[in-house]
Amino acid sequence: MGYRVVVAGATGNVGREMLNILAEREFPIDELAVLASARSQGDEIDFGETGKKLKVQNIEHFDPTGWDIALFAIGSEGSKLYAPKFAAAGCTVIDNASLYRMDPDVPLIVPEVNPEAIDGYTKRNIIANPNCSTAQMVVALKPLHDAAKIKRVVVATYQSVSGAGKAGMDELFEQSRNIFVGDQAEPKKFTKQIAFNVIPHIDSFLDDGSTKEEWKMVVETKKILDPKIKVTATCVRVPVFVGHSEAINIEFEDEISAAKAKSILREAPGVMLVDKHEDGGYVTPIECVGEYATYISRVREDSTVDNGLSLWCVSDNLRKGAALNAVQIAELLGRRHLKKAA
Ligand code: 11C
Repeated sequence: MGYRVVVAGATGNVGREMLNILAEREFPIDELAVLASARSQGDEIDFGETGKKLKVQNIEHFDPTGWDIALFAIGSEGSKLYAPKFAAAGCTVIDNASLYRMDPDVPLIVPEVNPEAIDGYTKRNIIANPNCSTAQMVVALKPLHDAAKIKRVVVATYQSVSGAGKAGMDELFEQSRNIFVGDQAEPKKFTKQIAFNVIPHIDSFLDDGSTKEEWKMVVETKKILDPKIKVTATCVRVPVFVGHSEAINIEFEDEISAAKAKSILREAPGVMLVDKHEDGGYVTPIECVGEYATYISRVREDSTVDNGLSLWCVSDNLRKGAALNAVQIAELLGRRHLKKAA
């Protein structure tokens, strides 16, 4: 016996990946409903590579009563409208938006890092999925924190345009093409030209001069991993379609060598260590597309501080950063609480 599962926002970048991953991982499903706005009602979408077609239903008219799990990828405004309704009807919402992440009654979960925190989901019947740049970072940090206690993290991100949705991907494609043929490359979604450029600005500015994306990395890391860890982030958009990269500098309380860190990372759940000191002996975003792992390369000691390490971290932002993590949360929920599937 399986679950009655809903994917809301099924026509977007993340919703489509949710369907791919549910199919790939053979999530136990008895019935699957795909929802979107009225605009997409009646459209047919693929259930991964199963060959099955699913008809999109209008979320406004969907009755969640009797459904077990809803994976939401409809943004904060959509979640605000629909998550409480689904949760109250008994359908557990796993929400990819930022809206509920810092709500003390909503667990914020990365299954490799804080699976036990899911037990608090009953308060609101909502579980939050973290921001993509946080998810991959905490997967890398967790095993190192367990070994030598992290005090401070300095991270610079190199985030792909798919983090800004399909419009971001279209803009990179169109601008690149326009530049080649000598046309204008006017910014629309982004604040400046993204093709052949980098932009040190993701999400809105806050009063202290940081951005909301940077703030998310700070507060989400504290909630998921350890409130004592200090984080400072600089988040940058780069002309890459899929795959976020991060240069992470870590200061530990206890001594930890690069060799020890590598031996820990080699065994860590969700991590793939690719770290050869030779040309190409590291992972770049193109190589992580479609993969589940968080890839770590360039692990080295930082002699400018006591107990410092630097490393490079790459992951598919639509997968571990969003859809995969959401499906892993659903699997965890099934194992720990719903226990319906055989
Ligand atoms: C980006 N990280 O790359 C963002 C996308 O809070 O879920 C995801 C935003 C979020 O633009």
